[in-house]
Amino acid sequence: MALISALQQARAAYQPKLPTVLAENGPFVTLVEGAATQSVADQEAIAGLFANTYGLPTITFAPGPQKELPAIKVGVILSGGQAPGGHNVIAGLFDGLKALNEDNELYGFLGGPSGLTSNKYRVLTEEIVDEYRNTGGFDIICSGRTKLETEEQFETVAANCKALGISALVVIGGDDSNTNACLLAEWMKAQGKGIQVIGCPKTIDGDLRNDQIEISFGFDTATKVYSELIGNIMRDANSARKYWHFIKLMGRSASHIALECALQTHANYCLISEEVEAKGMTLAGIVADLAATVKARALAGNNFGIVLVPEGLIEFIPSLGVLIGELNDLLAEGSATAAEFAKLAGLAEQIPFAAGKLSPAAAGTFAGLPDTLKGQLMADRDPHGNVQVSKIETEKLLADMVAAVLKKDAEYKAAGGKFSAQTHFFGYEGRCAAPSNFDADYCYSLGYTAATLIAAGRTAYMASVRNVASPACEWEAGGTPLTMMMNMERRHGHDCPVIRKALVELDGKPFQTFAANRERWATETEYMYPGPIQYFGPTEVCDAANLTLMLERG
Ligand code: FBP
Repeated sequence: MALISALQQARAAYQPKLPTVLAENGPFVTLVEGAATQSVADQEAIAGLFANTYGLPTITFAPGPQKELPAIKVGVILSGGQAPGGHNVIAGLFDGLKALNEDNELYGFLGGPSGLTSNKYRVLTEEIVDEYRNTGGFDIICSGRTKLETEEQFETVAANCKALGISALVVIGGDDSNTNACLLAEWMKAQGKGIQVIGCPKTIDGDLRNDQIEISFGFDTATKVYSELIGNIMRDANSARKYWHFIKLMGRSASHIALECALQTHANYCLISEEVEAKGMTLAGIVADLAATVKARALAGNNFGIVLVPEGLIEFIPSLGVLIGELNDLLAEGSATAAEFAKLAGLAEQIPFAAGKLSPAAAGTFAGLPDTLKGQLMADRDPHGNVQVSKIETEKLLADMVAAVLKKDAEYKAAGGKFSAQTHFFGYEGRCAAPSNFDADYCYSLGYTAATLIAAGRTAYMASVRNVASPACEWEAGGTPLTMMMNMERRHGHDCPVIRKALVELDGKPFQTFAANRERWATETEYMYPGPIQYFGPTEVCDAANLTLMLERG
């Protein structure tokens, strides 16, 4: 028998909240269609590539009549990095399907998209689903990062689904996984396979969002966990008064996580990659500014502080961004240079090889970096062609560079300045946390919405639940066409259709709030200690959503 903690036992009984239209009507709703939609950019190219699924209308649900529907079988995958609440998406999907017809069946394909091609699955029963309600993790069916994009893979998926009698698939994933879901939906439609594909917006990074998708699930819980940990470190720093903590936070390219944690904790310094890029800042410039903050605090007698570093920072420093872009092309899967590179033995051979193939400007930037960083920048790309920023130790690089600057600063030393750094990387600590009430409710609603869209015969949609800064009863459920979120981007050396990542908007309220306060947070010690996520208690403590959402949506 599985071991269950006391909290897990109590949490299993939590009934997630649904938008009123679904709470009162179940999945029996009428679909209200908006106007035809367009992709966010590159309309002509996207329309050409998605001839069968482009331009669909947005959908919202209104109360509808109870219907008798034939039993169906639906497949589901969890794709990409873990995010709190994935199990609740599956629970919502399961409950929605069972409400439609008790004989409906849900097949969970194992290990992410590869489960669909290898045909590895488990039929999800009530007993299995009950074990995972309101828990963190993706372990009910596990996840993976295999890409689904070739005709051959699509043929295999269709054949496997046909053999099992599956007529709809739900892809729970981030921007790249939902891009693949869109390609799959288009192919199924073009080939007349009769298999629907619905996506769900997952990622702790918070970068899968737009006018329709207000937030991706997992962001709320993960940022609350990181903010709790940062708060704990702040208490420690403020007690010992001898360390500067450099904390790198997951989030890939976007700095949403770092920004949210800065807002929650009032860290002394937080870099926002999008601002670094907009201002054209250099690595040396960032280090100089950081060192100046450390010095100012030292002159006030505070040889301690907290620095937050977004995971993707390095890509946003313009000169390094150019270098990474060139390295991406050089190491693009299937390219001749990547094949040559793969034969080289270690950094001693790889560094001169890469340096010799770069443009003069990029080669100059490359030459100025420490060898460990050069190696991290050349390390394997993920299956979608992205640099694995989680493996680049920017927090250590910055701490070392700040130390080097301060070492030469006579005034700092004369004032008794002492710089001792501790480095941390928070990412995996939060990705599988038990979902906050917000994520538990939001995820369950997304899954239930996906079941409802399937029952309505829709394909190439992302389940969307909107107005989520309001209480759950006021949430609005529906669907957003996947093609609506797309644009063309360069991947693996080619221009491809992909869902556009949402980066931090510098004129948005979350950044503006941070910018209005950061000077004070840098010099004063105004730490906030958010404490652990609460699941029971007053609604303002346990149901409150993250600050990014509240500031953006009011
Ligand atoms: P997704 O984009 O798949 O949701 O992944 C999020 C993330 O946690 C990033 O923040 C991080 O850079 C990456 O996954 C780490 O990848 P891995 O799990 O493969 O180590």
